[in-house]
Amino acid sequence: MSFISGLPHRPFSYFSVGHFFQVLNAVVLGLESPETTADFKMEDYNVDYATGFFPQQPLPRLSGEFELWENVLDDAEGNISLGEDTRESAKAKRPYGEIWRQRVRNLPLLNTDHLAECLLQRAHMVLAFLINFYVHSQPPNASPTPIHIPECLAIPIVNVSRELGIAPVLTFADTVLWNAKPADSQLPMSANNISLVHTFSSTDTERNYHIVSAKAELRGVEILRIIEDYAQLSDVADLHTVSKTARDLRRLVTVVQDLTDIMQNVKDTADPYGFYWEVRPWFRGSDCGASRWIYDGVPESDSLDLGGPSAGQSTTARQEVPAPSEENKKADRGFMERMRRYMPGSHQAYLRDLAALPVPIRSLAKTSPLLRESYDLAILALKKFRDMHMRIACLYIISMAKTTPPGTPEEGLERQGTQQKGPAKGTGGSHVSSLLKAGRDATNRALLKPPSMTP
Ligand SMILES: *[C@@H]1O[C@H](CO)[C@@H](O)[C@H](O)[C@H]1NC(C)=O
Ligand SMILES: *[C@@H]1O[C@H](CO)[C@@H](O)[C@H](O)[C@H]1NC(C)=O
Ligand SMILES: CC(=O)N[C@H]1CO[C@H](CO)[C@@H](O)[C@@H]1O
Repeated sequence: MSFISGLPHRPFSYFSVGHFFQVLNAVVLGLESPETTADFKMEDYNVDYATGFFPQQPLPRLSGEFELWENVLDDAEGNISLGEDTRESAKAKRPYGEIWRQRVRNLPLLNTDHLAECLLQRAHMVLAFLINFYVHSQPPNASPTPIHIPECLAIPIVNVSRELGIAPVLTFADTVLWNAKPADSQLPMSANNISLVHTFSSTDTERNYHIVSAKAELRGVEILRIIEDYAQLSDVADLHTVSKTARDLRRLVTVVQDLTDIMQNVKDTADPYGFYWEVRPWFRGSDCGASRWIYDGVPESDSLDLGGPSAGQSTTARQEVPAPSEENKKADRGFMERMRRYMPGSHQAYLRDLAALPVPIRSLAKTSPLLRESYDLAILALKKFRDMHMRIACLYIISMAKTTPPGTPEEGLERQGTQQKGPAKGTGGSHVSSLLKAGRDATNRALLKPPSMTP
């Protein structure tokens, strides 16, 4: 549940809300129309009973010829600076950046046709990191020109993504799910035992920020188990079943409260200022404008989803109005649906089928007084969660957009000068807040009692 990772740059890049946000929306709000589904089991969707959306085991390092990719990535970390960083310390790393990019261009084109699933995931992660290092280590151009991603990265990531059913760009899966491993490899991964394989900025801010997301994902696994139980019920309207469902909804409330706490604590370990200026720029996807990305050697390059979770987003955000309305509702739903393209195909299928479960909890709660209260408590917990999400977004993005870049006053001015050329600079914040408001309104509307009557 990467609530902030999401928060877009200009105006939206990488708004990855994490998988649980989607799950909660699908199950609690029952946003989609019901259809019949066969036996709903998470294992059929590559969702693990213990680790949820994480792979069962940390992904193994690529071997053989693919080690070339792994090695080039290892050399990037810590040695390469963000191209738009104008501090002396960053500029000192630019010459190495140039040599490194040359090395990337000279990599052989490797064929990924026979990689096993876990290696495909690892390959996606490694290639997506290489691509974003490649793009964002380049100092900004005076006049924006398309950025060419060399064939040796572009063709394999497109092929691997096709196999995995995921967009061929950096996603939440790459930065968190496929990037996590136990800190102590003798013990299983747990909330206290997580570390990351790769970061862009080598900062604690980046690391801690993703670790908070990973902790939330792990805590959320209980929700998946509750849902699975619910999906296995044969007669949801039976009295025993209804009281079990009411109890489970209260368990769900506890989990959502825990998720809210985990999220609230992110600011203790991940500094918003450092996040805004040193971490987030690395996550950006392709712009729609002149400096868009071109995947060399990929004939359909223009039709690929290269923007990252954000690309289509800016259009919706523009149509949004602050008050709850049909438009607003559609924006929220459309956003959630678009976000799914940035998930692995099996997880997209999980969410699709989950949303289509024959009896959504909401319609059941409408007709059952016993369920109604638990249902509304769940909605209120979800609303609190989203309110917190909004406050964090404000803290990490909207208020940071007004700060000056790091470095001496001269260095800061130099960076500001190049950034003003970017499209929609400074408007990202309002898009973020209107989108998040739309989400919050959706939870309010879902309440069965009007908000004034609930405690
Ligand atoms: C990258 O940096 C590490 C230390 O941060 C250093 O040990 C390593 O040799 C560097 N790699 C290259 C290729 O310069
Ligand atoms: C990419 O996929 C295409 C279509 O499946 C295949 O023909 C091609 O050999 C693959 N290329 C590489 C480098 O993996
Ligand atoms: C290195 C590290 O963080 N190890 C922790 C792994 O998780 C266990 C329990 O979950 C902790 O006791 C370890 O300290």
